[in-house]
Amino acid sequence: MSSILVSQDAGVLAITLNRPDKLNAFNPEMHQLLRKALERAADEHEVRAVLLTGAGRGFCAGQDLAERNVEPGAAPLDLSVSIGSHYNPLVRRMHALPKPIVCAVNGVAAGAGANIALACDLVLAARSASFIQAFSKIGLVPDSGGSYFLPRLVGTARAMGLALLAEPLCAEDAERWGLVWKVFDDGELLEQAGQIAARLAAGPTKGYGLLKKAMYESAGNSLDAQLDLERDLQREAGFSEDYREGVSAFMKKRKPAFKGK
Ligand code: LHQ
Repeated sequence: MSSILVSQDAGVLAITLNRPDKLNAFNPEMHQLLRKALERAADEHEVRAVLLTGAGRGFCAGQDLAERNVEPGAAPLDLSVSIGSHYNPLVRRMHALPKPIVCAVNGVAAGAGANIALACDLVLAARSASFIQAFSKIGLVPDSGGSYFLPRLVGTARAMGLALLAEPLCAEDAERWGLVWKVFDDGELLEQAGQIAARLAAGPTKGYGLLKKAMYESAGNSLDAQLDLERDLQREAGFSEDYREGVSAFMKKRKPAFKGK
C-alpha cells in the first residue's frame, strides 16, 4: 500500500496521506512520494491547484515516532538531520509552489502534521478535526514552520498557549482564531474542498502564484519594501494572458476563461 495516493482531475492534483493505521504519520517513503507529487505539481502546466488531505480518521500525526525512539543507553538521535532533509524542504516547496494548495484537514493534525496543514494556502477543516502542537509533550520545539506560522496567525499569547500546553484546539476554535479559513461538517469536507480546489484550478494560476509571493514575503518586509514588491509583481501579473482575459471578460460581461498563463 502506497503511503501517498495521487490523482489528477480537471487541473487539481489530489494528494492523500495514506498511512491511516498510524494517523498518516510521516515516514521516509511518505516524504519521498510527497516530494515527487509536489514536484509534479510545480512542473506540469496542467496541474493548476493541489488538494492535500489524509486517509482515514486522521489528517497527519507528524513524525512517525516509532522511527525516532531512542532505546536506553543508545546514542542520541540528531533530529536536525530529518528536519534538514525532509521537513524544511517540504515546507519551503509548499510555500514556493506558484499554485494554490488547499488543505482539507479531515481529522487530528498533530506535531509536524499540524504545521504542514498551516503551510498550505487555504486550510479547510472537518468539524471533528483538531490541531495539536504535540512537540512539547515529548520535549521538542514546534517545527515545520510552526514557530513562524503560529505567532503570525494567532498572536504570541495563543501561540505560546498552544505550544506549551499541547492541548487539542478544536476546528471551530481554529476557525475563530484564524488558523483555518472554514470548517465544514465532516461528511461535506471533501466535496467542498474539491469544489474550492477545482474553482482555483480554473483561475488565473499565474496571478495566484504572484499573490502567494506577495502575501508570504510581507511577513519579513517593511511597508516600503512591500509596496515595491507589489509594484513588481503587478507588472508581471499585468503581462499575463489571464489579465487580458479577465478584463476583456469583465468589459463584455461574460465569464472569463482563464488558461493559467
Ligand atoms: C503514531 C503516531 C506517531 C507513530 C499516532 N508516530 N504512530 C520532526 C523530526 C524529527 C523527529 C521528531 O519530530 C518531528 C516532528 C514531529 O512531528 S514531533 C511530533 C510527533 N507527533 C506526536 O507527538 C503525536 C503523537 N500522537 C498522538 O499524540 C496521538 O496519536 C494523537 C493525539 C495524534 C491522536 O490520538 P488518538 O486519537 O487517541 O489515536 P492513537 O494515539 O490511538 O493513535 C492511533 C494509532 O496511530 C496508534 O497506533 P496503534 O497501533 O496503537 O493503533 C498510534 O500509536 C499511532 N500513531 N501518532 N506520531
